[in-house]
Amino acid sequence: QHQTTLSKIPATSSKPIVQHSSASASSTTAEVMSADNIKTEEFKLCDAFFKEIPPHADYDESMARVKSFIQNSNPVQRFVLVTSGGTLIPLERLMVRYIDNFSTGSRGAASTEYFLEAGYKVIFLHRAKSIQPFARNIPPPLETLEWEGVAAWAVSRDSAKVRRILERYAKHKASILYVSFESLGDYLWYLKGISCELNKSIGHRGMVYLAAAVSDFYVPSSEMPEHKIQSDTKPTINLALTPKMIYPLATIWAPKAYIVSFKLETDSEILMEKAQKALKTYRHNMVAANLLTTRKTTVTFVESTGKVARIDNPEETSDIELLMIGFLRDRHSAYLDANS
Ligand code: PAZ
Repeated sequence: QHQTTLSKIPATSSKPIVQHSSASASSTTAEVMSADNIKTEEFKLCDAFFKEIPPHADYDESMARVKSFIQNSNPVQRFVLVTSGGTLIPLERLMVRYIDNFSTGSRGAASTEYFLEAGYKVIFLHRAKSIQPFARNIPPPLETLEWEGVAAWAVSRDSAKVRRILERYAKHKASILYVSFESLGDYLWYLKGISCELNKSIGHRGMVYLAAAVSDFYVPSSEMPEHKIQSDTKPTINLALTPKMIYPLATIWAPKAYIVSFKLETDSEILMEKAQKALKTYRHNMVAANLLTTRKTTVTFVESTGKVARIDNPEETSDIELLMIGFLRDRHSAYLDANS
């Protein structure tokens, strides 16, 4: 076993503890063949999904913003697409009800800040109204003063902290582009469109960081009622499996980009096996494995090379994303060196 452990250590030291180990990520021929059959099937399912579910009405306008954000950059600038928050599943076409998931967007918002600090430009593809970079650390107002019925200003608990956050935001705001989604369909359309654009204009300097919690199931168009489901009969909801998009992402949409997916489980017994299986099946660069209950204190990175790096931040004195993004920046540098 060859494992790297990056641990947050006491404040007196500025260096994380590093140990190494490695797990086998190489595949047998049978595994590759069986994975390839799955992939051919998944391509068909992806195409069918995009034929069935149209993009959001704002798609063209958002993609025009993405193109101009990417094009006005210098030739060494790195970019990252950060996905953040959960996707919702509409149950009706004129949607009153939907299925949602737990994701708050904290991981994506915090990671965005550290990518900016590391010199990346960030496309922040986030669930509308989820946790936002910078704003996430602004304490709630102590008191809001009103003037003629209008909330005129807020008195903060810690104005020095707020000022520091606003200064950091002012420094970075030209380097971040916000694109929002709500439904699974909106999210997957943007993932495809933005990653293709990154691949075309940025090549290996692009990274895709898939922190969003994407629904594994959805209601197919053919099964979706037009109007609100009535409450006089018990509803039957038939869910279809969402096509796995990481393989098309890694092989067709953005084959040059450095692609980091996340694997979330609740059962620690299956987490590492699932992470390694994802790498073998989708052939991308890195899986960040985390458990629901410990996601803020432990994340294990599994690389396509077989290296494993565990990041521990038990004290939570700073965000675990600070260590995660430092690690990924270095792995992305090695990837750039290998592909230059
Ligand atoms: O959004 P959040 O900060 O509450 O949670 C982050 C997370 C657990 C959604 C993310 O780290 C993650 O694992 N995303 C992928 C989830 C999945 O397997 O679909």
